[in-house]
Amino acid sequence: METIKLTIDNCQIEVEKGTTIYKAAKKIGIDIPVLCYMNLEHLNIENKPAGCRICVVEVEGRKNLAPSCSTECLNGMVVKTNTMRVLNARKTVLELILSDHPKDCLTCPKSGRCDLQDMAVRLGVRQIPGQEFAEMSTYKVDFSPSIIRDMDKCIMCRRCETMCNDFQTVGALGAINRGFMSVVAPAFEQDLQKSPCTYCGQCVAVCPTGALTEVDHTPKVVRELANPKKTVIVQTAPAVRAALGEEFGMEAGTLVTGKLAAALRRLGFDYVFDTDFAADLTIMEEGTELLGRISKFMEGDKNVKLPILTSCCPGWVNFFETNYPDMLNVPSTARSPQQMFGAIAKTYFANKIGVKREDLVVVSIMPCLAKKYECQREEFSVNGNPDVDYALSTRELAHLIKEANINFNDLPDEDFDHPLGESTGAAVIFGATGGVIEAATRTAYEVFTKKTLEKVDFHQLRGMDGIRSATVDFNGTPIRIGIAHGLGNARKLLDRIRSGEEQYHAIEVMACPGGCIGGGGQPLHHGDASVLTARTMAIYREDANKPIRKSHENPYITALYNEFLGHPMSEKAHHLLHTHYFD
Ligand code: HC1
Ligand code: SF4
Repeated sequence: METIKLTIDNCQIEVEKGTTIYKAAKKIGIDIPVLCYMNLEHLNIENKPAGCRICVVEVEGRKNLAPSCSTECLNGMVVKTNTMRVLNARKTVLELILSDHPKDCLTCPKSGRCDLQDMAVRLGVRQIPGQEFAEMSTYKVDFSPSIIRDMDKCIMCRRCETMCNDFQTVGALGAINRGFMSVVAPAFEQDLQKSPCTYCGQCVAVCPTGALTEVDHTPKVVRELANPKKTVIVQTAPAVRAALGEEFGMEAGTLVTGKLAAALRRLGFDYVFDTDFAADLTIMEEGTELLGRISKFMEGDKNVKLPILTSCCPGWVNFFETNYPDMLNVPSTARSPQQMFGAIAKTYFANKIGVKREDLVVVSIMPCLAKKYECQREEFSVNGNPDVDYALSTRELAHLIKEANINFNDLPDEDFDHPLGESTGAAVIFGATGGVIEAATRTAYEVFTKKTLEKVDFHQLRGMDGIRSATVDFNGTPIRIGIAHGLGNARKLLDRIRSGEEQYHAIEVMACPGGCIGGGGQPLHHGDASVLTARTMAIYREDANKPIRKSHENPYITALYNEFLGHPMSEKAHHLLHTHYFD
């Protein structure tokens, strides 16, 4: 390894050739401010357009200041990161950025979590000279079912573009225009809804300002909770419990399942349920579908479609509908747990408590922004009444809890209500990449082999690699499983299948890094991979501590089939729990 010796702020340092000044400085504890720069090492994604110039430093012998994020260290370099010239330049750059930025910080949805606002505080900006010369951009606000684009607030950091194009390979966003009018937008400046956007929310998760934010459903939910005519029930996704605590100052990976149930009850929900119940139901349906396809395949049926692809992630569903229209009969037809929950709540449960469909409101708490779009899809409604009325993100729920004076940290641990609140360990691992297929494997193994699975932990299906594969022995029958998280990784895996290069029986895809624990609606983690790892570990901890860890052993699921659905893939189950896809 070739090394480079240089001096930064009077400290001598030796770094690997190719290291940037920014990274070298970081090694010795010098935190050069950055705005457009973003390094997601765990995803192999680095955004360094060197566009904002906030990270400039002085290099002895060079006339111009150098952007530290993209300037490589050279032997003998003498770098100063905090001279008066540097401090003044940074301030001027920021003042220029602020000069054509709206000044509605008090009411901006990003207020308090805005990198630009934080930078103004950090650099001590007290006035914005030259504003009168700046041309304020006046883009209309673009509302989609999940994401709001307020392009007057775009600072051209290009982070969203990197996530959308390089990591997700969706290509919904690109830079347009010049100077004060330059922004990132879909092709031909169309609205997001008309672009190939999947609503994964990964652009929102990295946007440093209020340019990209989620559609806020909290006011509508508050209105429903205040309506005495309505019975309002809530379901909460597996990954929420592993991250919500971060919004209340808890360490990443703190499980808050009990406090979450308690908070929802105090917010006034009439019944506090768990999406995990529906995740168990998904396994019953999807697992049966998988085994059905495998049996037909083994009998020599050439028309059977393998591998089966999981279908619970709406960003992924949107992606394959747009990009793989020739493969629409390959994914499982099982609806996502969010939608299965809604369908069962508005039929079976509404009936049980004697409430009319129109008077029952179903709210979901999701780590995901695409869930907002999913619950608005037409096929998931009956005569215009949606199965799931509103989907709040983990971040929106945290706001709601704070607004309602609930001291989250001091809440007691409470249980979910029955019957739609009981779940197994298999359901909770849906929240981490590989979890859906591991849960399916636990059930499919027992149904296929008619043997009891002694070890329910399939470590070979876990991990953070973007694409993973493993073979699980179903008592002499090898079952080949593939896993991808991140849509770019899914694309690679699917292309290999389409070309016949690789063969699998089943594949799990989740659109977001790490699966739902890294969803676009989760507390912002600023690219810190250790946060994702901690959340993942929390998910597996909850699974290990559950008394029942296989979906088909959930007694409330058994009761649902006995009382209402009949059996997995029955006509009723097909009608309520399955779907079809559109190109
Ligand atoms: Fe997910 Fe799912 S795991 S998609 O990531 O299948 O959002 O958490 O709720 O529906 O259960 C999300 C999480 C979630 C569904 C389940
Ligand atoms: Fe791209 Fe996802 Fe953002 Fe849509 S939500 S623009 S797919 S990163």
